[in-house]
Amino acid sequence: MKLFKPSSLGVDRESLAIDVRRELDMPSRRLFGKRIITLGGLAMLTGCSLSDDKSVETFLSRVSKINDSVQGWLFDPDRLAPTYTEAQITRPFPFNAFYGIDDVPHVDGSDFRLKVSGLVQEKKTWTLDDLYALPKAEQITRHICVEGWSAIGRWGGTPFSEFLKRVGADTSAKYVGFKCADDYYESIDMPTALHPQTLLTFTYDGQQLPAKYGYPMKLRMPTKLGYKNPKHIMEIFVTNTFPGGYWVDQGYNWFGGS
Ligand SMILES: Nc1nc2c(c(=O)[nH]1)N[C@H]1C(S)=C(S)[C@@H](COP(=O)(O)O)O[C@H]1N2
Ligand SMILES: [Mo]
Repeated sequence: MKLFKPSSLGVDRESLAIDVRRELDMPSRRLFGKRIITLGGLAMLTGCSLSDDKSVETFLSRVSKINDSVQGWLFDPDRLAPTYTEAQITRPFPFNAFYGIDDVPHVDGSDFRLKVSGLVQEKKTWTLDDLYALPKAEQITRHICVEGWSAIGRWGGTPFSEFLKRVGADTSAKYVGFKCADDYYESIDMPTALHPQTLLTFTYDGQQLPAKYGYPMKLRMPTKLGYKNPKHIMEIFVTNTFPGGYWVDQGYNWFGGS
């Protein structure tokens, strides 16, 4: 994998462009192999604002090869993803998972307990009512899936940084990992976990998060691609050992910025 020096990125950006759509339309290549995707902090390099459907299409069509260390350099923890108005919400919002909608897990909220483990001071479990009592935040943002679609939705919950503070997370640790009710698992870097737009969400469009969108909770990160946003979270852990993720372990890029 060639590593592009930051100074050469601007110069090379046109020559780096490939047609991600064509790639994605080929089932055998849906997982990108070892290809590295550069959606995201790279919006600026592709000249796409991600402000409307057309610019996202253009953006999705301009993918270049770059490695995690350069993406890390490009990711600015203070950069905010665009937000949208209620009128711009995509209705109906799409469902996606590694299985069909009939196989969505139905978690029983009444005896649900969120487990918190690893490098945290408070290893207690959380009921949904404990979680619902946390400070509230909402966002209308765009979810971008590498399968070639994007949609604007409205999620409500609590800033994840607030949750990490309450559990006494070691925020100098490298990763936060997630275990889900459906065998999915994911992990993110600590700067993204602390990003102001990273929310632990319990509602979709003002209603309790439906099963298909990840009841009882979904981590919503508008700065990351769809697959980085775990639904049906059962356990959260803080660690310095790379936990991987359902798709990254099959060849997707771990950073998954958008
Ligand atoms: N637990 C779990 N989370 C998941 C997935 C999954 O299969 N299981 N799929 C991911 C992918 S690829 C996408 S695009 C989004 C879809 O979320 P949505 O159903 O709310 O649109 O969930 C992400 N989080
Ligand atoms: Mo996705």
